[in-house]
Amino acid sequence: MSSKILIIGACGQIGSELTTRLRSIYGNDNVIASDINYNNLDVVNSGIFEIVDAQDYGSIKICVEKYQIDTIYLMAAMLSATGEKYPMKAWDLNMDSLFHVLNLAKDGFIKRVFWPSSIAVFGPTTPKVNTPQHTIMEPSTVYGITKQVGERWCEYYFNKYGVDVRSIRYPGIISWKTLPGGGTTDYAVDIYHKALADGTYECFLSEETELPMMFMDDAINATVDLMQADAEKLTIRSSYNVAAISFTPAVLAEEIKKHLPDFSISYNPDFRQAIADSWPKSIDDSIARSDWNWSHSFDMSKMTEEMLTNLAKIQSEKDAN
Ligand code: VAH
Repeated sequence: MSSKILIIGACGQIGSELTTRLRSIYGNDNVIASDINYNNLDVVNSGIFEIVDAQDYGSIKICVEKYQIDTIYLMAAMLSATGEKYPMKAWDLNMDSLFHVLNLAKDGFIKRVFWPSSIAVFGPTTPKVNTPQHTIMEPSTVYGITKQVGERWCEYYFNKYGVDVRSIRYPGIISWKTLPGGGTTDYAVDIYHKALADGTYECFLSEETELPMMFMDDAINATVDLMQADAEKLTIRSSYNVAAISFTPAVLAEEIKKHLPDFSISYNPDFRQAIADSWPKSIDDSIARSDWNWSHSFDMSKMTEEMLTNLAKIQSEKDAN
């Protein structure tokens, strides 16, 4: 039986590309994209689209019943930087939406759930290099707290109710199709846009701030591979560490200069520096690699090539119109 999939938060950075990939795998009519508004017309106009409020149980349930959904990818969340500006909104959105989807699964309305966690679950007391799957986790951001608590609830619903919920601790995700919003790692996307548009970039993190990152194609591959993995092989039901590349803004700037020799970077750390300083520098993802054969394919050079080539193409198409 083919899956009938609902993506909540389909207009976002990851949700929009996940929609495209899942439609290519399962067929356009088997993947319902949804969000709280119509703010990504590529997604809205590329297949079935519904307005769904992730915080409204009834809104989700109506969509599940209308399309006989069996799998939900819950991609709606308030990220780290915005979450620090609106703590209670971040808690309410990130937690209400998770409980609604977990309860739909517990009560038999759907069969499977994907829910994204983040390296933001780790905090200042977590070992920063090659951070293990199981380690001390004292997140110091609201976003990180919602991800830590969410992981515990996912594991509880699996153990207590047999809910097939699967999760990945995403690092910073870098892509060119849709701008991210409200994240601390977003500098690693902004820098490519500014390098092409202005030849210079003022970075809101310090030059030596090393963070775990991943190109979008790898993140989508990890998500699909985990959801297609044999359930018996999965030993983690909180959320899997996955890793690809770790780098600093200074190292990324040097990679960009290989393509744009005149590019320059300056540094003006803001409130997001404290968030970044609380996170690991690199992640040990050996359990994901052994449980479900996870492996990344984009290094920094290949990612930078992909980012600059595609952003330059978009810019020249805009200039031509
Ligand atoms: C953020 N992009 O910056 C997200 C991510 C690891 C960071 O979760 O908040």
